[in-house]
Amino acid sequence: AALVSGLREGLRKQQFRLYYQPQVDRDGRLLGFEALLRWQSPQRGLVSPAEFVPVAEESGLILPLGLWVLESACSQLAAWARQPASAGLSLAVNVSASQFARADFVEQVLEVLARTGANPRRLKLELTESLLVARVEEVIAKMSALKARGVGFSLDDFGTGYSSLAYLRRLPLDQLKIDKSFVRDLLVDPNSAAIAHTIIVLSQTMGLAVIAEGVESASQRDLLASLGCQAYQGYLFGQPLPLEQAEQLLAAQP
Ligand code: G
Ligand code: G
Ligand code: NA
Ligand code: MN
Repeated sequence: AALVSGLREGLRKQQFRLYYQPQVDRDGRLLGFEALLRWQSPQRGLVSPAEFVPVAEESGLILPLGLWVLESACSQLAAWARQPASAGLSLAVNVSASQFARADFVEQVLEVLARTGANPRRLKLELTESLLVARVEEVIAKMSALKARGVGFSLDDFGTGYSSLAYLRRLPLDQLKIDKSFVRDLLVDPNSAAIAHTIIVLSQTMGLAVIAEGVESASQRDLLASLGCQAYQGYLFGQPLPLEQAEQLLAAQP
């Protein structure tokens, strides 16, 4: 309960921040960022969403919080679009299952895009498999409506949930995101390497892009590259960074 009132106050007092983690291509060139939420609490310090997103979900606070994330991310996209060095960047935004489940989710996203002036083609919404247990027709309808406007979809933590391949086939996705648990064990566990390989082949067969997350070493990156992976995210390329540092990284691009 203390956490819930803290979160509510945090929203009111603008204590939430977006951090930006780089996503790069095979040559290490910056493709864009994933926006990761942080709570700068005066009492608790910098709090990870792993700690407060579940509480925000239960209390319904995830809705105003999710809207804040979307608005902040789209405002940033619009600002980047005005500068040549950053105009082509994409920004991935995590969407929680209950946020997506709202009847007005599509309208909400379109309204934020219109209000901020962000290019929908630069916005990538990250969904998790947990969301797919909902009525699949409804999920497809929402995704299709946003996709028609140019918004992209990435399936986060792929391989850890319980989505069936039959579902997957029907969803208008753009990208699969190899979960970091497989990447972590890639070099020591043949099964993890086999799963990563399978996800890469699956994405190619289905005409989807693929990105590996949690890449921490060059040997992980090299193995993933040899399996055909095209995009990477992880500490090897950069931690989630505050805006100023993300923009410094941007300025240092060749
Ligand atoms: O940023 P970190 O690596 O600590 O993230 C922990 C978890 O919180 C991850 O599962 C991540 O997907 C989730 N997360 C980060 N930012 C957001 C956000 O803006 N909204 C939602 N719903 N989840 C987020
Ligand atoms: O669930 P999701 O994939 O959205 O969450 C991303 C989470 O992974 C965040 O908590 C982020 O801080 C974390 N993360 C990002 N890069 C790495 C990495 O290279 N190694 C590990 N262990 N975690 C990472
Ligand atoms: Na994510
Ligand atoms: Mn993930």
